[in-house]
Amino acid sequence: MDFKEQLTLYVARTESGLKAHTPAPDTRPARLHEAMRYTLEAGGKRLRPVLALAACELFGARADALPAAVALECVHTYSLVHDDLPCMDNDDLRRGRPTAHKAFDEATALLAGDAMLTHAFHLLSSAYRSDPALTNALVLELGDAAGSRRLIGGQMADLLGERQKAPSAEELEFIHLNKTAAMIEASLVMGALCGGATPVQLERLRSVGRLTGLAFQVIDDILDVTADTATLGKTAGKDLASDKTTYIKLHGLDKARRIAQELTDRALSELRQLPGDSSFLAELIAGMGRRVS
Ligand code: GRG
Repeated sequence: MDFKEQLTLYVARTESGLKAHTPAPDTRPARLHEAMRYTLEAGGKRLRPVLALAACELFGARADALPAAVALECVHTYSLVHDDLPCMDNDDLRRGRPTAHKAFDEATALLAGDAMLTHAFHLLSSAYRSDPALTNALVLELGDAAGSRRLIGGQMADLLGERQKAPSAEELEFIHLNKTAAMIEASLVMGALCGGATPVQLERLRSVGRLTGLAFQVIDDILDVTADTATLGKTAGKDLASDKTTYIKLHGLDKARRIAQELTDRALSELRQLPGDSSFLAELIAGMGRRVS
C-alpha cells in the first residue's frame, strides 16, 4: 500500500472511531452533543490520531489504538474550541466553518469543550479497562500532555506573552514545546504504548514528537503569513495583525523555513533509530514539514 492509501485508511478509521466512541448527537441534552459533534466532525487533518495509529503499528498490537486516537482528537478539538472563544483568540472561523461559539453560543461552546476533555479520560478508562497497566500509562501520558505544565501552561504563557513587548526566543520555545509539541509527542507515545513499545523506544518516539511538534509550530507561523484564509480554514494573518512574537518575527521567513527543515530532519533521524518499518511515519513527518494548511 502506498503512503496516500495508508493515510486515507488511517483517516477513515479515525472518522469512524469518532462516531463510535463519542456520544450520539441526539444524546440528551442534544444541543451539547450536537456542538461536540459539530466541532469533532468538522474535518481537521486528524494528524494526532493518525500519528497514534501509525506509531502503534510500528510495534505490533498490544491493544487497539483507536480509542486512544479518538481521545487525543477530543482533547485537541476541545483546545481549539476554547482557543477560539472571545476571551482567548476570539476567532470566527475554524476548520473552514464558523467556530463553535458562532454556530451555537459561548456557553455551549465552553461546555462542549469541557465535555470533550472529560470524555477523553472516560474513554481511555473504559476502553482499556481489561489492561489496567496500559490504562494507567495512557491516562498519565494524556493527563501530563493536556495539563497545566504543558498544553494549558503553553496557552497561558502564550496569552501572557501577547501582553509583553518582546518575549525571548527561550520563552517562545517554552510556549511551542507545550502548546503545540506536547500533544504531538503524546500522540506518538500513546500509540506506541498501545503497540507495546519498550521504555527506551517510548523515549525515542517522545523525542521524535518533540522535534516534529516544534517544526509543526514553525510551519504554522510561516503559513500565518504566507497562506490565505480559504486554504487554512482559519483566519490567516492574525499573528502579523496582532504583532505577535513568532518564529518569523524573531528570525525572518527564510531562517524560519531553515529551522523547520532542520527540526524535521532531526525528527526523521531519531525515527530511523527505531526498529520496524517506519516509512509511513517518516513520510507523514516529512509531509507535515511541507504542509500548506
Ligand atoms: C485552550 C488549553 C487551550 C489550549 C489552546 C490549540 C491551541 C491551544 C491553540 C490554537 C492555536 C495554535 C496555533 C495552536 C498550536 C497548535 C496548532 C497548530 C493547532 C492546530 O492544529 P492542526 O493544524 O488543526 O492540526 P486541525 O484543525 O487540522 O486538527
